[in-house]
Amino acid sequence: MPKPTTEESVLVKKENGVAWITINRPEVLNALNTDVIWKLRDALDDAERDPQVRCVVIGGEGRAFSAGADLQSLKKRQRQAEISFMEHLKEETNPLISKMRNMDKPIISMINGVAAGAGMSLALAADLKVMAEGARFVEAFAKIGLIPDAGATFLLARSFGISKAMELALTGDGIDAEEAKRLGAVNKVVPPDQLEKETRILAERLAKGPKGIGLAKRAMNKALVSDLDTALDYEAHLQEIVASSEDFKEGVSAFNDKRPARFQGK
Ligand code: LHQ
Repeated sequence: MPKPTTEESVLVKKENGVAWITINRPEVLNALNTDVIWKLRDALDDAERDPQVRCVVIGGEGRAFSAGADLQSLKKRQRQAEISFMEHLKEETNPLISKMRNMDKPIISMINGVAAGAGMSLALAADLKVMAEGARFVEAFAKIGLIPDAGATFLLARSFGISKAMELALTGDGIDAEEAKRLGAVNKVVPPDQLEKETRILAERLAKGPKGIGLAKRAMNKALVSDLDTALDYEAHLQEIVASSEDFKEGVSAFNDKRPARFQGK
């Protein structure tokens, strides 16, 4: 599929070791069209490669996080018979979700407002979630006759527990920030005017963390889909790698010197 080139539908800013990636289509609640999906993927690839970036934040401009697939452009592509949903998912959306889970840098979703459909999947695919009071998730797929996608069938039960996940998937209903927090699906719920500040504190803290953070993410994700013996083996394998990192040496020295560690992410 060709890679579109429209500018500015995704904004990227790098500051203090954090890449801030913002979906910038507020007039359609940051709906995800092909262009946005490719730009998110490019921004993540760049953040993954850039040694200065040690944490990523994904957010949305305006009053929404993301309303999911762009239903206007979907309709147009359907009319022009140029869309296979399977092709779209496999070539465009799925690699974005896989990248988020598989890259060895922590990702925070900063959920400023509604996150619906694939927008909800995007928010849940992050490693940590900070949500504004009044924001909500809407598992919108059932409302328009689709099944949950963009990883929702994997992420929902792991985020909310199977009963709530099934309810959301089958009804298409929404869930507010407070209930999402109570069920353990998000890490923090904060007043809207504190959202960016609280996210920044967390992101900059992670950006000062050791190399081991990225490998911890990898091990935790692998353990979600493996048995205990596989998880134990994989921990041992990754611990061997991280034990030769500069950050581990620094961590032990700092402990013995009774001073804060200065990690380089190496
Ligand atoms: C939108 C959208 C939108 C375009 C609001 N698109 N314009 C699907 C198919 C194929 C393959 C790949 O994967 C997928 C995955 C999916 O994500 S399917 C699910 C797609 N998303 C939805 O069904 C959600 C649709 N939106 C809504 O239900 C509501 O807009 C929510 C609950 C998100 C927010 O409601 P409100 O706060 O009441 O806002 P609103 O409905 O008034 O929307 C504001 C504007 O944004 C409006 O435009 P307008 O010109 O009237 O101001 C909407 O048309 C536009 N918009 N979502 N997904």
